[in-house]
Amino acid sequence: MKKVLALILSLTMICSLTACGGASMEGENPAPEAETEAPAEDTDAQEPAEDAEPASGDATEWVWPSKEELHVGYAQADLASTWRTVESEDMQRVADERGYKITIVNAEGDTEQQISDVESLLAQGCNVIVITAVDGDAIQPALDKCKEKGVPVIMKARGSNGVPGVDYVTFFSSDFVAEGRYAGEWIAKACADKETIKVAEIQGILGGTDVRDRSGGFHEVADKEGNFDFVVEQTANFSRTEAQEVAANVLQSTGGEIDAFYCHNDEMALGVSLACQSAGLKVNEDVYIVGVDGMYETFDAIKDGTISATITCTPKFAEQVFDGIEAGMAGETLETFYAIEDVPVDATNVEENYDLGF
Ligand code: GYE
Repeated sequence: MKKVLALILSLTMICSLTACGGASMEGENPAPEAETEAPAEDTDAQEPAEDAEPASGDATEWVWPSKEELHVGYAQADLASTWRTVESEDMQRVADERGYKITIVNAEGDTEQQISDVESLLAQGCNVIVITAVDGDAIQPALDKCKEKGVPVIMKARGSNGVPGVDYVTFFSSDFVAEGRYAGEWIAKACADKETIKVAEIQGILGGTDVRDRSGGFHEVADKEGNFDFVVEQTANFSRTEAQEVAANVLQSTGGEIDAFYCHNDEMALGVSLACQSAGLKVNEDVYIVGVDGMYETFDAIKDGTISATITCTPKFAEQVFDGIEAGMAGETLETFYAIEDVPVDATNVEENYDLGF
């Protein structure tokens, strides 16, 4: 059922974008058919993570530039991880390949900086703004500035808590709620013989819709299962070293009595793995570690048995974003959310999915 829904959604996305701009959603499309067995049957993996209400009567009249005039301003949240660096490089590459002008700025994780970044992009004449928001609420003044001018805003990878169609045009992203569900279901299945599952949730940079929804999806499963005992829910800011420290403390304070670590990204899962190994725990025997992202390094760790599982979340979907921009310029009405498909990966399917890595 889930696969059918996912397929329908992918097809809708492909049709709505190709019908107008002539842009292809194929080729570099990182959305493969999920070949893995879905962890549960009743999840709608591609359900929009955002509150994707159709635009109301207040819908903003976006002023799209012509292809010749297009100057994309990309407000990146930070460049603190491989994920973000690859994401920015991908945006630059696709802009170059398609012959569009792009200016990329980096807020270094500072939401005030990001607001002034957007203002400066507008001042430089950018006529389509793409934003990976440091904070889904605090970005609103920047969205208002764009709205005043009718400059179309596309949210990418970390969304806005505003209203699609009003505060921004659309959101391109993995479905973070689904990622959280996958993680929860993987852990529930792996620990099926346990009465209580002692879980440590290591969260990413707070304020982002990725963190909110990865947590939300996971807790949805935890509530349904009823036997998840959250020993800790703490941020390690998507950082490997911070996660290693947090995990070392948790292992010390609990005497190693943790069944599973759910980490909001692979960097942190890799740090947690080091902490577990130093504490003498064997991954997949004493403790399970699940991440999100699908880095090559994680795939290698899955093969070595030092990480249990991950859910892919590719940073490479600039092709789709530019397809969306081209569709907008061609006068199409965009959907409010485009989901990039993810695949849960563990030792059973790591080889066949290895190429999805980054
Ligand atoms: O998973 C993480 C990165 O927003 C989806 O941010 C992105 C997340 C990604 O730093 O590794």
